[in-house]
Amino acid sequence: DGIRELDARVSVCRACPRLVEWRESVATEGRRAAFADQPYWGRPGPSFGDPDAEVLVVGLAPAANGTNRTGRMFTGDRSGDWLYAALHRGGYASQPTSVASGDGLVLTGLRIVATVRCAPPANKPTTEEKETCAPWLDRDLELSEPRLRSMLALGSIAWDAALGAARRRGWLVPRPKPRFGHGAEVVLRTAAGHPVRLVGSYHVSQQNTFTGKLTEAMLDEVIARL
Ligand code: DU
Ligand code: SF4
Repeated sequence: DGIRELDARVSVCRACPRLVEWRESVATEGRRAAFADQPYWGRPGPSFGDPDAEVLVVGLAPAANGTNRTGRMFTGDRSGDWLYAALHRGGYASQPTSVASGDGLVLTGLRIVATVRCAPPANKPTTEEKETCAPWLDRDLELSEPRLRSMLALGSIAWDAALGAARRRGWLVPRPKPRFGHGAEVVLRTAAGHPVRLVGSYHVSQQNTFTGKLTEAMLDEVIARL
């Protein structure tokens, strides 16, 4: 099917020289000591979850020792610990943890995609890298669109990426551009005329969860709106 083909194609993308170099160097000589005995994925992270999802979660980019190691979105890092625990509480994930592919985790009704699919240095993709990766997001949106009800953008970069992809798909997006914030919400309309709710959340990164900027209650509240 379309999503399977998309995931296979994105997995071998080499369009961004800086990110190809980074993802592969982390996966070889740059492995974290705790994982030094493991093979790293070292490639783009394909989307993960239910192919018939009505809800999309849009993240920023793979973590160098998370998705770039395990090959699965938000899998094997602290951001994922937060996200999957919340998705489990919300009824979307079959288990609260996401350790590695093959751990039995199944998502129902929800799919996770990233704005940029390769791990960037310092978790910061360049503008050019975001633009280069955008067609992969566009295709994920295209495949989900007939069933799509809502999207959760984790952070302002994902919020902007979701709005950009929606515009390129010909959706009705309010002007001026809706502003990101935790709990921000806007209803977009697809070209076919059906409404898609976009909800903003602070990203589940450690700098937000360790500091209390994003609490479990705040995350549960935005997930409940999807
Ligand atoms: O081979 P497959 O059943 O299409 O599953 C591929 C991949 O996606 C697997 O790791 C589970 C996950 N997945 C999911 O999370 N939720 C679904 O409804 C179907 C598949
Ligand atoms: Fe390809 Fe996206 Fe990775 Fe760039 S970030 S190499 S466009 S998958």
